[in-house]
Amino acid sequence: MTLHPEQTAELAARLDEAATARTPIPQVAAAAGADTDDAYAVQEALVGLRLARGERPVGLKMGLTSHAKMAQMGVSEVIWGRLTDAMEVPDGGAVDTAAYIHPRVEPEVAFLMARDVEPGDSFEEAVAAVAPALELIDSRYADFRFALADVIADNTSAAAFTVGAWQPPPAGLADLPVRLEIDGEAVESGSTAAILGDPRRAFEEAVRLADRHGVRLRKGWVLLAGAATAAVPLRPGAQVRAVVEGLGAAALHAL
Ligand code: 0L1
Ligand code: MG
Repeated sequence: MTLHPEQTAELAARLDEAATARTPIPQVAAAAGADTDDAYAVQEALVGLRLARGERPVGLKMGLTSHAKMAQMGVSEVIWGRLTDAMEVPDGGAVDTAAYIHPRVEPEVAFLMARDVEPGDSFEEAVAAVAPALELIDSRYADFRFALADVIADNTSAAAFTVGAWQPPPAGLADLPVRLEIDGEAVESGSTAAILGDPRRAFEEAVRLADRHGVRLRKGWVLLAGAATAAVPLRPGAQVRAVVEGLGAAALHAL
């Protein structure tokens, strides 16, 4: 690690201010010389500011889970971020685009934890239920541009999420067709295979990578496994659905 604690706190405060003022900032973490561990420390401090305002931790999310996104960023590992209750939008609920800088939506798969998860726990032991999901990402950086340390520090662009109906984990999750629909039209299509080849691998990576920073998935928490297609900009008035064949759909609409 190269950042001093004061620098960590300052970067977290700048990112928090960008989010609350809906004003993008230049990439700050990589420019300050932050390495990956520094970036996760900034992320912890950033989410800590939200928790200090009364939000509750409700889960984790995985990012850069497609090989295409990893190659684009020049990285070989996925990244993870933290979810709070204030980010959760009920299935079919509304999100106010004015509350974000340049929001995008992407279709995902969500897992519900059956228990506090220990490293080495299997997917079958740890995961009580699976659901289709939508993630709303909103980089706090200008033009949605960042280096790896920047996006980790920025809580991996986490902004909001919606989970559809939970159901028992099906036998296979590795190659389910996925559609992102806007106003009833499919605007992106793909497969759950885009999530590390099988979304269950995202669970394994979440447990392994978060444990490096002393974070464990807790009973009742949600894990967003990653995007099955590219993200698309969220426009006011859009009716959005993530459809995962065999799992159902998650929906939100934009104000
Ligand atoms: O959830 C994601 O995969 C996003 C991770 C951060 C990269 C981005 O904002 O596109
Ligand atoms: Mg995502």
